[in-house]
Amino acid sequence: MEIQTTDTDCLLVIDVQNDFCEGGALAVPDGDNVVDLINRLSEQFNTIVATQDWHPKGHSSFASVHPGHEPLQQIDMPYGPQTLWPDHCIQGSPGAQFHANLQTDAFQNIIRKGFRAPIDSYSAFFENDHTTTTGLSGYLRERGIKRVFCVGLALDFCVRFSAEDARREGFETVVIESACRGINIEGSVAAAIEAMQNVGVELR
Ligand code: VGL
Ligand code: ZN
Repeated sequence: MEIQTTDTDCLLVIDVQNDFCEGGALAVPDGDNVVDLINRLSEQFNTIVATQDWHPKGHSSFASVHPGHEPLQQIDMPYGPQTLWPDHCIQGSPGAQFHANLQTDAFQNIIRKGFRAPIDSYSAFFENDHTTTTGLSGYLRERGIKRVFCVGLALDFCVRFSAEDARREGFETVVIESACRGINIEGSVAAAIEAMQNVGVELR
């Protein structure tokens, strides 16, 4: 895939970690298959930032800490509804490492998110209360970035919320669909695509 890029473009590589790939704790169907394309896309960008889902043990998004609940159920948290997940991306664990074939040398910054036990963080920009910032907007603005290209896992969660927030933060935002895969819970991929388009995210 050829993409016309400039110095004000950033590639945002979202959560391409072992736990979201085949054999991982929260494997996204066909997730591994984004790696080669993302490696090729990386060569076309001067600015590349990645995110890493990075939870402490016993994180509040884990079904295992909510007796009587199962993964993929929803509960109400003080900041709103929260889907519960299997334990995944535990800080320092093999599952939290980037996929072994992902070319990470060119990453200039790695934003870790979800490290506060009481709150989850799907987006690379804001935690799930939509208020607590990761600092990414400021970083990108100070580097003169105007447009963000989102790729990675999962299309219907972390990619979706990162792309929506990128738009809200005033960046032109493109999601390269062929470099993403979704979990797809009850139509969540279709819902994500519609929601992203509604806030002006370009799907390519
Ligand atoms: C993600 C669910 C829980 C993601 C992270 O990267 O999309 N999904 N944590
Ligand atoms: Zn997570």
